[in-house]
Amino acid sequence: MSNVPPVALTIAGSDCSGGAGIQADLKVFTALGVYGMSAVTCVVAETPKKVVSLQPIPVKVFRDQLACCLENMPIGAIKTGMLYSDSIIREVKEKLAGGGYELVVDPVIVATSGKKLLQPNAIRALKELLPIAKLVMPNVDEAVILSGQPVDSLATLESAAKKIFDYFGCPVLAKGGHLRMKSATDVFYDGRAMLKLESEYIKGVVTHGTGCTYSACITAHLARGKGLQGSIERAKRNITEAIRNAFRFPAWTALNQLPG
Ligand code: PXL
Repeated sequence: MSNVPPVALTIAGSDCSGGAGIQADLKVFTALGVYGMSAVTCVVAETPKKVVSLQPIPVKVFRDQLACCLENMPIGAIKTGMLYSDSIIREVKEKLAGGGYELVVDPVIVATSGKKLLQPNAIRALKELLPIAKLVMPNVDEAVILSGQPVDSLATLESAAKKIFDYFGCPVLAKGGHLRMKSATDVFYDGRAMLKLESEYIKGVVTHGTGCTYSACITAHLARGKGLQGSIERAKRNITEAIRNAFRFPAWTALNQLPG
């Protein structure tokens, strides 16, 4: 009897505090019925409040993890999160290009706490990875960097999404949560349609790991064969519920990260 579940792979950093990175991704995969694998890029000692230290994984060790994950496994979808260095990003591109993978790129550049999670000289390599992606999903700050234009409204978020698609040729989900509007509206553009995905803006919760969780949801739904638009729509509902039901550990809520 066959017992083969859908499979997804996350290529990301380790967040020891369990809310972001590899840990968040693997929890999401399990919650959505997908077998998760991981290739760790970096080990980050952190809490939702602060990054204490960050240790990149040697490129050879990263390469070996990726090779093991790709070897003969029926991978339905892959996501990248924190990649950190241009050598890791070039390794990812070399191994995934031409493989026909459904690749979701969360272009992690800065943590919510403000710490840089991508070396400044790696932005170029990150941009070179985008043409092989099925989806790139920048937040507002990342959309500014990738599009080269200011973003301060829904209209400018839409024009940034269009530019990113034109520059890199991959569909874009530009996340508007940081615009602090009444609703948390994301925009999706794939060269044809510009879709708005709207949800209530939920105030006063710790949002550390939200981006990781959102992209992991999309990856899991892709692995389950839901298609790009179907996966994004399902994931938007999942992430809204996850934020609404965010765990309130006393040590974290003391953060008062988001006023309101
Ligand atoms: O949310 C961005 C992010 C990605 N990856 C790792 C992180 C964080 C944020 O802290 O720690 C490992």
